[in-house]
Amino acid sequence: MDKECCSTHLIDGDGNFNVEGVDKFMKEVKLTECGLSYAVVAIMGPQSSGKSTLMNHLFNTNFREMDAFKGRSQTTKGIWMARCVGMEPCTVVMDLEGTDGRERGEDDTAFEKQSSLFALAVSDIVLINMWCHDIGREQAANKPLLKTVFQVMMRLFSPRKTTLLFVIRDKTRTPLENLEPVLREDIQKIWDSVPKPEAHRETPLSDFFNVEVVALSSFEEKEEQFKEQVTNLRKRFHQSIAPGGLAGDRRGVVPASGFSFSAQQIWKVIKENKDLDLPAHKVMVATVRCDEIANEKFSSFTENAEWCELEETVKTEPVRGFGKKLTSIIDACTKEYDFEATFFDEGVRTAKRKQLEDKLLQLVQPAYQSMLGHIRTGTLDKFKEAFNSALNEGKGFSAAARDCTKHCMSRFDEEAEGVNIEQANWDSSKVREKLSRDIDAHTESVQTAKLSELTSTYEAKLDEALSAPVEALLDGASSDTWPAIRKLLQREKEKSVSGFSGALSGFEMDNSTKDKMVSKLETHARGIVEAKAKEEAGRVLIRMKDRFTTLFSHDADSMPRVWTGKEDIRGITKTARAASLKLLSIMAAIRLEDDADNIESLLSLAILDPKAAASTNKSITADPLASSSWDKIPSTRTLITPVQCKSLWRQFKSETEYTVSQAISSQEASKRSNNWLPPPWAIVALLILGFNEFMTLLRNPLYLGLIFMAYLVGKALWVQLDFSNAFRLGIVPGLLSVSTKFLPTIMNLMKKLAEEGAAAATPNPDRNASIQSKSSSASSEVTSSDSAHNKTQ
Ligand SMILES: Nc1nc2c(ncn2[C@@H]2O[C@H](COP(=O)(O)OP(=O)(O)OP(=O)(O)O)[C@@H](O)[C@H]2O)c(=O)[nH]1
Ligand SMILES: [Mg+2]
Repeated sequence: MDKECCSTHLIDGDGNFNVEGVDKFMKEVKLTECGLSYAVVAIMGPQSSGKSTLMNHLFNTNFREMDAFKGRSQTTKGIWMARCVGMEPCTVVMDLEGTDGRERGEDDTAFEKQSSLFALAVSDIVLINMWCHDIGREQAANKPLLKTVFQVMMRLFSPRKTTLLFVIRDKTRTPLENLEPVLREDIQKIWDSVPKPEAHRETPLSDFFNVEVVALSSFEEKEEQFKEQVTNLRKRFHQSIAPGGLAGDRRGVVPASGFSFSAQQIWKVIKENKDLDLPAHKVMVATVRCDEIANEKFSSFTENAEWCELEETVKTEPVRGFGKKLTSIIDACTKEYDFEATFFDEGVRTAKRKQLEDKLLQLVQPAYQSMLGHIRTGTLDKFKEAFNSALNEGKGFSAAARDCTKHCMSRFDEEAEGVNIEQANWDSSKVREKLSRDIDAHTESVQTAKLSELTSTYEAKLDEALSAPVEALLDGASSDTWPAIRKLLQREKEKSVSGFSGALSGFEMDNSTKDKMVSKLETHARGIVEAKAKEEAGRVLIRMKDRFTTLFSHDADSMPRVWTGKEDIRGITKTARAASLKLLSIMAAIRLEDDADNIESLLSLAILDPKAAASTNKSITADPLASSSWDKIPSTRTLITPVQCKSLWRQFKSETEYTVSQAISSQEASKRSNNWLPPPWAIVALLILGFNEFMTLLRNPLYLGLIFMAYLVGKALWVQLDFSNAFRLGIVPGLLSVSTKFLPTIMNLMKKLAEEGAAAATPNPDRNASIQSKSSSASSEVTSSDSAHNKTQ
């Protein structure tokens, strides 16, 4: 490959630039990789002056040469380009169409000028081919060419200090030392005669060109000498761009990768016949090329496998070493850019680099943000976990919150630092603030939950400690009830408040909030007692009745009373009512303050002793209970108003009246059942008046026997019919009971007697025994049936 010159038709005879051909050429000779170390050499001169021949010998190219035997005509059309084989650095050579050609005619110098300007703009070294015999001649063919060169030169704003190497062909015996001054004089003359713009009127030729002269023998006549001289000349082209070389002080070189584009643009400008501003052109080429390189690098970045994987992963989970990874990928990308764009205009290059970097950073920023998001949520989760375990370990709330927050924030800072991309230096403070806000919100919600949990715990404890005891105290209402409740409340409140305050200390709250919470708890304690009292007040009637019944139906030893007739029912009723009234007076108001009140005295006065009350209160009102509030007791503390007391008492009385009347009637019944004997006077009269009959009966044994029999039957009936019990409930129910049982009892007795008689008449002892057993079982049956019957009675 290196052995090939890869000649290409750069611009055809019609002035068309061969873009594809040049790009292909660039690739083949790997010009892109050369940076600035390449040289461009062009040759111009009259048609058929042996230019192509010289180039081919000098640079080992294969430009088409004229066949000398066919006649002298135009061979090279347009501009050809090739790579010099075996030359360092890479040297691109251009073979231009000959000037002054018959084919274009005398007046068509347009292409000649255009190609000359192109060669001057693009090349570092321009060979000007001329016949030796033309030197010093006024009408020599090279003079118009030189004029053209110098004229078009003026259109380049900033010349590149091109080396003009005059190649004198077919040199005669005149030594070069003599020829050169003449030639230089001619050149100077032409330079002076060329119209120059104001700025360059006094500028010497040397500012624009390095002029070198070389003479060669005729190729046709002294080929050996020619070749030898060409070999010598070739040596001068080695390292031509190094200081001291042929093109050692060239300027404004376009980097090799921009050569194609640059040449194309230059040709375009030349064809449009515009002035060619080389510095501006250089910037333009740099801009376009750097842009191309940057775009190429950007798209290769977007396809970078490592980046694609990173981008994909970070969408769902955090990536380890995110910052470092991304920094190195971006760095590699920009380094590649730097490498390729290194020889372009620095300003443009830097600007485009910045643009590329910005574009890259813009591309990766969402990934950075998601990464920060992962860190934020991760840190928040860690905080929640750490905070929770710190609280579980029993650490104070505020201390735990402070420590965990501090630890988590520094952890976030550390991790955010690791995510940072060196090229970007982005600010993570917004995410940090959000995290801080989230942590605060979480802490606050936990605090609220903890405080409410704490409050409910203490409230529940208070409920437990107060509800049942207060209920029990109110149930056994006595003068000591409210003082006892007060004492209980005070004790439980103090216990609860001290525990609660201790628990609150971990929260490091300000005193006013703390006091508020404590007083809320105290209010709650009070509320429990009040609620319980209200609840009990709602059941006061039942309680009163209970108390009444308990006292009324039981004696001092709590034994159930049997109304035998000796009891003082009135007295018992009064005591029981007084106790119930006491209960009512206790339940009438909440007495959590140690204030004395007159509810009890007022109630007992108005209810138990209404006459006395009427006489004492005559001046104020007829009924002291005709009021909806108690004296000195606010409505908030009132449980039962005086009016309600009154109506409650009325209801209580009506509902307990039955019990009392029952007691009275059972007492009377008891008295009656104990008096079944006739009055004593009747017994005395009976004894006196019936004395004779008694005596008669006692003296006659038959009568005695009959009386004895009648007594036995009577006694049996008395026992069987259970007279005493039957008549306990009164005469009518007694008669009814006895009459229903009378006939079956007689029948039973008869049956029993008959069976006993039959058993006594039987001689067989065995049979007797069996009969006896049967009869005994029958009798037991009778007895049992009797007893069962009695039971049902
Ligand atoms: N007298 C003389 N003739 C030469 C020399 N070198 C080449 N020639 C002859 O000149 C003729 C033209 O040669 P080319 O190399 O084609 O000339 P050219 O300048 O490239 O011609 P165009 O491309 O048509 O402008 C050929 O026949 C060559 O043999 C030389 O040094 N002296
Ligand atoms: Mg030629």
